[in-house]
Amino acid sequence: MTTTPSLAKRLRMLLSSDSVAVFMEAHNGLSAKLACEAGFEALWGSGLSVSAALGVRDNNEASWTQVLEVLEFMVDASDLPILIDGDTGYGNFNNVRRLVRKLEQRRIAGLCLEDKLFPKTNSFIDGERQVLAEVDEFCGKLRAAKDTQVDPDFVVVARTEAFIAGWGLDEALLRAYAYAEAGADVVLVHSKRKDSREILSFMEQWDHSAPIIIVPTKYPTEPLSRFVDAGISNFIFANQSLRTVITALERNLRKLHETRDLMSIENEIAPVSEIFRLQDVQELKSSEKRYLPSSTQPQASAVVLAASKGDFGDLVKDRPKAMLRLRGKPIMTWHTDAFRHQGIRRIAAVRGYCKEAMDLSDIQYFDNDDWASTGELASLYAAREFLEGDMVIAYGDIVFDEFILRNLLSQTEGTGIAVDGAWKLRGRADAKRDLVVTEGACDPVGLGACKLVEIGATVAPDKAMGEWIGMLYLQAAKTATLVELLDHLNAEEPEVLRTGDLPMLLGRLIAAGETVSAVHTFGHWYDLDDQQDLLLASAQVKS
Ligand code: SPV
Ligand code: MG
Repeated sequence: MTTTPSLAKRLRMLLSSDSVAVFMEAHNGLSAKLACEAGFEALWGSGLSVSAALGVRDNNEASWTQVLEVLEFMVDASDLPILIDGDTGYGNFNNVRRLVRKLEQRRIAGLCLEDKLFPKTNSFIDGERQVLAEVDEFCGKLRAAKDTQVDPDFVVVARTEAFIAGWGLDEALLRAYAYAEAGADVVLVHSKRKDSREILSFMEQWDHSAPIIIVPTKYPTEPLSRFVDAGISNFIFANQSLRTVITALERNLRKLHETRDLMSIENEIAPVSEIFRLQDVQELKSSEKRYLPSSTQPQASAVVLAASKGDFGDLVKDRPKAMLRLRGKPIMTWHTDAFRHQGIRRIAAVRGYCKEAMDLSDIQYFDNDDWASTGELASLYAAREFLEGDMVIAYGDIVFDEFILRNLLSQTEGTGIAVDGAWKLRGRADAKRDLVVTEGACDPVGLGACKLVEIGATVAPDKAMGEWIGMLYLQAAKTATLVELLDHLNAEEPEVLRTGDLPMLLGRLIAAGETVSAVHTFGHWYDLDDQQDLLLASAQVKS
């Protein structure tokens, strides 16, 4: 079995090989990923770029743990070895020890420490005024880092700022040798000259006791081959990603502000699909298929029967009762809100009386223009083409707590109806009600299900065990059965289809041997037959 080398091992191998290695600066997860895709084998966790991307100065204004957070995103996004610019180690040897422990825990492959004082200043700002650390004190930090690391491959780079601070070659060499002697795996020699002179003079004297790495930011015109010839194979491109972002953002933001026209940059920028690709949205999609239960993604549809006029006097002179307002919201919207909260997006309504007044968007409409002389089945049949897949069928003149719908959707029998066990406590004696007889236990908490035996006008109140609230749920196969039955009625018993109601249809299903489960509630719904019902519901319904 082959094991992939750790990030620290990959970093160590890169630094110690003779072939050219370029450490590309990154300052967040995205730039790390892009550097990886461009082909770079390792990253430089630049203090300058990370701080600038956070909107602060390169003076240890961001805390070391904040920098660490960014690096963690960079490792995860790229899976590349990262050499972190650890500045001065954020304190003395003791701070360095804790830093090394935390870096290793986060799979950061190596740490670069520079011989300046905390809080540091960027090397290119008033370099001559920068104070260097005492050699002994800095060597103590390096030894502390090496003694702390658990993974022998973790890399410690010692960076001398001797040239930056205006000292000469001798000081640079003295420090480099001392740092290598203290255990540094690699020495970084920094220069802010526009040419290669300091670095090449250093290399002439260096005994190659440790590999050298350089940062050619200030001498970009010097070809890398010049340094390779002098024995250097490791280079840090320390800030070019961030500078690219700055240039592009400055230009495009200015354009957008001037033109207020998205098209002024639209064809020059990455499409949104590229963002999704970089975020690996595809992986999440396939994992969702594997791990998410399919029941959390219901694909059910709902149809609301809302053709009738109802007994509401003047209130319905210009609108159907499903458009009457309850707490300022049309009854139909109470339905659609409840459906959408349960993930049901495909919703239809069958209109009849005052159909033009039912004009809510995002609903498909079917019309029963014979609403005055026909019944519920005729309305349902008007929506025949809509009846496919898992389906909720509801009366348009009820409002209900959403848990009733949720429980109904989670029943597994194939066909289910919501039944109110508290029916005797509700409503007035003159209300028309669809009473039911069930077999099996009725669970007043509303979670249990039992089997429907009889429903509708034939049920005597003293036999009744509950009342159907006017909501039915069918799984896809049972929707097909229902459509078959409706087609049969249409062909063989058109008068029954014209005048029949849903309880009658449910009775036919039971008679044909279908099981219909009763999912119980104990109140928590309202049947809106007249103005008094509407007032009662307004006072009690949960919004
Ligand atoms: C950085 O990238 O933060 C560096 C390199 O330390 S430099 O900015 O050249 O100091
Ligand atoms: Mg830095």
